[in-house]
Amino acid sequence: MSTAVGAIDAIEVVDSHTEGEPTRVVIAGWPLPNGCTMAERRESVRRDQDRLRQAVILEPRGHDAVVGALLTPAVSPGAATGVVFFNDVGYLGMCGHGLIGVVRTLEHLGRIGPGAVCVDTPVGLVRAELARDGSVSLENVPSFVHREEVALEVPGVGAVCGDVAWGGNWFFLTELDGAELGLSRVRELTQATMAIRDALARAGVTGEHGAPVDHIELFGPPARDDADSRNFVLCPGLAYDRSPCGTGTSAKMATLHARGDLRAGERWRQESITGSLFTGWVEERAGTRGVIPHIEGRAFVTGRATLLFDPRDPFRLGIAVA
Ligand code: PYC
Repeated sequence: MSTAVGAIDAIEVVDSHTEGEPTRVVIAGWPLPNGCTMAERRESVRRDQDRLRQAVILEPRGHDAVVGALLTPAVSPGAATGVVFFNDVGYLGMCGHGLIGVVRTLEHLGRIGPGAVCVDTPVGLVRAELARDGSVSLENVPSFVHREEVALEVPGVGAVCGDVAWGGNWFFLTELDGAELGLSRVRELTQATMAIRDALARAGVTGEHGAPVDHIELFGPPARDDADSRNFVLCPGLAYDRSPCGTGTSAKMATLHARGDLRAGERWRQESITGSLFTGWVEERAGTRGVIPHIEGRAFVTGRATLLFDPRDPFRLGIAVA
């Protein structure tokens, strides 16, 4: 543990949820990580401040579904803030629900009002628009299909076929015959998607440059009349996304567009396993690999807190797996 991390006694956070999925935005008390780019800052946090990630996200202060968002000064001209996203097991490139939570948090803090806002992330500059009704739409990073129709034999699940796509994180997208995508089935869905993730790793199926495919996304028919599809998304640890997953919806729309099943501008309404909804659409842009996805959803601020780090507390930096 670095001295800076050990010396922390308080961190200020704003909590929100985006369509059910929690985000904890760190607004003060966390020492500025090194680096001139957000990717460098993420590496600096990973290398020197990982215990702070654990302290903010893990029990007893947090739980495995919380996504953290560390605000830093912006690196691009005109951007409102920089952000490093993290979760219970590590770091995210982009996070759609988290970005929507960050925008609503900036509004809550009086740092922005309705209109356009740009945010620096480790995978690029993301543009968002805060509407007067509080909904947020974001323009995600270019999203594309990396591998189509990857066939796998998955222990306990059987034959599975799906696509590997990028939506700001790496996803394997598939359907499982007869799987009911309902909250009462979370345990089985988690086991099945973990088995798929393990099988992908064993088979050497990765994203570009050997990046692990750490998000697994199942699709099925929607329960809502106003949705096109329902999903279940396993995040990099054991938690599932309570929202329809912004980067996962981006990856899904990239695969639909690549197959000719989604035209530019056409709406795609993605329902989550909790019944919440993101509306998405894609843009074709010359010189861009794949498509530019847009995602719209709502976030609500649920709390504002000062996390305290009592030096006598054996779990002040979280209950971590050794
Ligand atoms: O909304 O992109 C997202 C996301 C990724 C992991 C959890 N949520």
